[in-house]
Amino acid sequence: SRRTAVVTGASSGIGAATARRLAASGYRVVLAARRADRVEELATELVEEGRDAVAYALDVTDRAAVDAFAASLDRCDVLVNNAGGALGADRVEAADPADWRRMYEVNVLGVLHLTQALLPALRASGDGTIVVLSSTAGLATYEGGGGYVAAKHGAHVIAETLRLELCGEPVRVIEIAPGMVKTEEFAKKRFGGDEEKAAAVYAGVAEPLTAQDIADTVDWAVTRPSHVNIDLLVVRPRAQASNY
Ligand code: NJP
Repeated sequence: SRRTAVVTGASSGIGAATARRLAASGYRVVLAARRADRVEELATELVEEGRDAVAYALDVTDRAAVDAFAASLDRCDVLVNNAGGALGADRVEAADPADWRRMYEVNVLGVLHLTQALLPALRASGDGTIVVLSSTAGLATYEGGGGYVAAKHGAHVIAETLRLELCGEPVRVIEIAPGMVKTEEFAKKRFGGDEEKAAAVYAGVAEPLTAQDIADTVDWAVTRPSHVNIDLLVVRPRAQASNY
């Protein structure tokens, strides 16, 4: 069967663009996200374009659901841990612990669940790749970044640790850390629907990245020859300061 790439959070933004890009590169893509209608629509569209794609309704924070998902696959060569996001942009003293918990669950435990469930298949591939979509927020910090920064630092550390632990095995680990990406939903969720606040933050960067920019980066990194490990790529808009 064809080399298979699982993309979590494939219902919008970077995940959807990455699934589309990997499908164009010849992978069978498995699109996983909670919004079943969205992933089904995209999978259907890809199949109509002659690609190989299937959709799966999945909440990455639900361990039992992730195990059932893994059991449903007949192979997995690439796992793109993209599901994630930010909730709230308050200073630490004002932050809502419930938001922090949810960010930790999706950005950190989500990666852990998928990685543990799919490692046997990635090993069996003989040439497996795990991608972790972290963030520039996972490498430094900024005021108001709080819980998102903490969670993405967690994702960054998982990638670094896994790379050490899997060294010598046929599974490589690639971290992609984007700066500001203009996706339809990320900023809305982050600022609780307050579009004015979101616009004010985004106004600081003249031309943010597009989801396509990151999809192309993921595709390039996973299609390097199998003896090459791209450890970490930081991709930011030219107009975004490089100190975070
Ligand atoms: O955001 P958005 P992006 N289980 O909101 C899914 C990181 N990043 O594409 O479940 C399964 O369009 C959700 O699907 P659904 C960011 O942290 C972004 O910009 O149907 N899936 C949706 O498809 C994230 O890790 C920027 O609601 C779950 C997807 O996640 C990744 O890039 C900058 C889920 C989120 O798509 C994609 O973000 C940066 C769950 N429990 C890093 N919860 C940026 N945009 O500026 C959510 O440095 N999803």
